[in-house]
Amino acid sequence: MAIEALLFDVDGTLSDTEREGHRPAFNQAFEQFGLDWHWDAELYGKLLAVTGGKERIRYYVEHFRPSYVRPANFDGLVNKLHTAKTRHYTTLLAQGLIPMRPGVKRLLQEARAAGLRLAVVTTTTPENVTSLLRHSLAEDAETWFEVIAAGDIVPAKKPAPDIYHWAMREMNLTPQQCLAFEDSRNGLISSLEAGIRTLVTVNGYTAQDNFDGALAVLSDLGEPDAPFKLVSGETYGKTFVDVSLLKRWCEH
Ligand code: XBP
Ligand code: MG
Repeated sequence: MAIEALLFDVDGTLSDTEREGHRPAFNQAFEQFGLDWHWDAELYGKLLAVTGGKERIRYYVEHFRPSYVRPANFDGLVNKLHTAKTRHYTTLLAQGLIPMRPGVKRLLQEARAAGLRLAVVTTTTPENVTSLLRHSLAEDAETWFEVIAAGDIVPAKKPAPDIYHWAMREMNLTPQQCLAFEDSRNGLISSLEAGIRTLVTVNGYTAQDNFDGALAVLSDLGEPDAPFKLVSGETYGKTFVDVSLLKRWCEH
């Protein structure tokens, strides 16, 4: 069946946000609350096993801070930390220093011109998405996407397929009409469980993940003057991802 909609993950897929975006924002929040917690780049790679910022903080305390004595209202503290983290992160985004990954803007513009419907499907907080789109893609980029499925809209975050199901329901689409873009194993499990064909572009934190079941695995979407590197799959002689290549993948 012909594709009608492209569903984009955000962190690691649209933009390399984790290492120099989310991570320092968490650290700033910990500092603000007088906690001696610090997530270096290596530890953060381990913490990425868990999606969702609040979930990640809880996971850290459980697995890396066994002697930490939780206050009575620990859930309240996690929520406050996360609210502060979101503020730090969106402040960072507003500086426009976190760019889109190669080929993202080009492909989105081409897809819009071709009449494909677009959506964002992510575990991150909604305001993070709108801020990233506005400051790193285009002032009106939020309007490019029919649906922004994000954060706590569904209780079970990726790798659960719930957020993809939610987005498809909102858009009245079947999985066969969609193509998803992901960068991580958790993201790929989520989209495949929802029955959606998925293209993977890797990044430093996810390059070693198992991506069995993906349409193809690439370094990035590529540009005409900066070809992607192929990790696995068939790319029919193309050196950058465009709408015709997406259609080709979906014919097979
Ligand atoms: C990536 C995530 C998120 C962010 C943190 O989501 O796992 O948890 O690291 O975001 P995706 P919040 O790849 O699905 O976009 O702190 O806002 O939860
Ligand atoms: Mg991701």
